[in-house]
Amino acid sequence: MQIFKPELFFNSDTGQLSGKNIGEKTARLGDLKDVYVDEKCRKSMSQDQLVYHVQYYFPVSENTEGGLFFGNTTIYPGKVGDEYFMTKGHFHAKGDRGEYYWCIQGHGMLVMMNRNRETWAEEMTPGSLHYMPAHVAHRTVNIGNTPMTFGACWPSDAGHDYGTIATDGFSGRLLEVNGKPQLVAF
Ligand code: M6P
Ligand code: ZN
Repeated sequence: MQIFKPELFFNSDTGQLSGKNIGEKTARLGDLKDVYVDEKCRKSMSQDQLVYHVQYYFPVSENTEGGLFFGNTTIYPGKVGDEYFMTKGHFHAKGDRGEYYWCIQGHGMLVMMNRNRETWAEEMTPGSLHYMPAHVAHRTVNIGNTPMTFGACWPSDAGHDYGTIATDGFSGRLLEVNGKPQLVAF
């Protein structure tokens, strides 16, 4: 029998992960071709502009059944035209897998869309907890003036289906209309 010291830390104020085997990925405007409705505007902006940053911990390899992945995402404040900075969004490759998000800092929206293309959104504020059922695409949006960070936990065999969103998009997008965030039908 042995007692171990933790090797993995989660900062509950900032959501940042530290320890061994933490992965990182970033999405800059240059990586987000055709994600925003105003592609011409995206192209005219600095392609180096950081839009979001993800930290993740994969204790088992991807596609392993029965494991759980853990991560955080920070979306920086900004807009492409009238559309707030947001993640690409995805269904799960194994569509019957769900996920949890929880907001750590900032002000955001979680946009969800089912297979019938019905779209809705939930406001994200520090402490808000969001369950995404199976077969529901999810995208997060920063509607505030400061970085928005949320945590995520999802099954290790869920995978990401970005193709469906790349082809069909979400049927609702969060745009600033008269100075306020609004879910606009597309
Ligand atoms: C959350 C999780 C990750 C996802 C990330 C960014 O942390 O859902 O699986 O990769 O958000 O979202 P996306 O992959 O849609 O850009
Ligand atoms: Zn997901």
